[in-house]
Amino acid sequence: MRCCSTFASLIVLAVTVMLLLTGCVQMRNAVSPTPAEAPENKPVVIGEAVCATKIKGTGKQTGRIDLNGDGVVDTVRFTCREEAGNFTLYVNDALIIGEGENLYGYCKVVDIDTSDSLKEISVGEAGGSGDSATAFYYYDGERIIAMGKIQGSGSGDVLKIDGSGVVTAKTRGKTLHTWFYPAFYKLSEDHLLERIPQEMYEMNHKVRVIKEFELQKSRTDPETAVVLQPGEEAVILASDDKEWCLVQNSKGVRGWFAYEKYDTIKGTKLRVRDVFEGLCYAD
Ligand SMILES: [Ca+2]
Ligand SMILES: [Ca+2]
Repeated sequence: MRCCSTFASLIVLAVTVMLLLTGCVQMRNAVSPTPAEAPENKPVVIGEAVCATKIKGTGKQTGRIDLNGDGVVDTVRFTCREEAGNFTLYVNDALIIGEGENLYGYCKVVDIDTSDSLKEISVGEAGGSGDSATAFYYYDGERIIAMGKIQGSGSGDVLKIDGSGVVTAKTRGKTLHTWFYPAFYKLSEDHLLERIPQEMYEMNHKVRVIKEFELQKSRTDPETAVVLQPGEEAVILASDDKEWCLVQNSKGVRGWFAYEKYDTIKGTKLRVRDVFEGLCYAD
């Protein structure tokens, strides 16, 4: 008997968990009634300077703009709980919940591609240790759809949205040292953000050679291009952030070297920092 009742309890528990999960899933992409914390409806005029318009996360402002290009003005609202690291974005009767670390507390209407009829909403965060990020959303007339979160936030060279259809985001390199490069995103057929593959990433970092070091002619030609001499200035022009670096010496001669793991020069026990001085190691 005890066994049966334990079994029954387990079933009840399982069903409850399933219901809760279903509820959560629905909540994330549901068409909801007017949100409980009814706004005071202070309208934010979203005019021509679309990208400059912030909608604060107090829930008390309402942005009014046609997001999906159907000629009907849509109502945007945003509630942000910076400490809890979450927010809710409302468009008309739809809502979506998102998360972020050190959220800025507002969302913005942006226009990634001025040649299509959609406008997007961005939600930025400062991140944990300077790794800022921005999440993007669009409204399809019924639902709010998450387009992806990418590195970088703000404006200028950190996150450039100029209406061209390509978003440029300052992105952190994973190998060699602390460096950032511009990564590019375009809109996919489903209007999601899609990284444009790049063979090499721009670094342009000045270093000083501290150990004699040979560079090869190309990634496929191991012949010597130049031997760097101690004391010489050089520039690490680019890297694929994985295996190859392109370096230019003080006389403008270019050559390549391969590395593995984080920064071990391939085929040696040397690290890149044993050859070059002036690399950056920030948290
Ligand atoms: Ca509309
Ligand atoms: Ca557009």
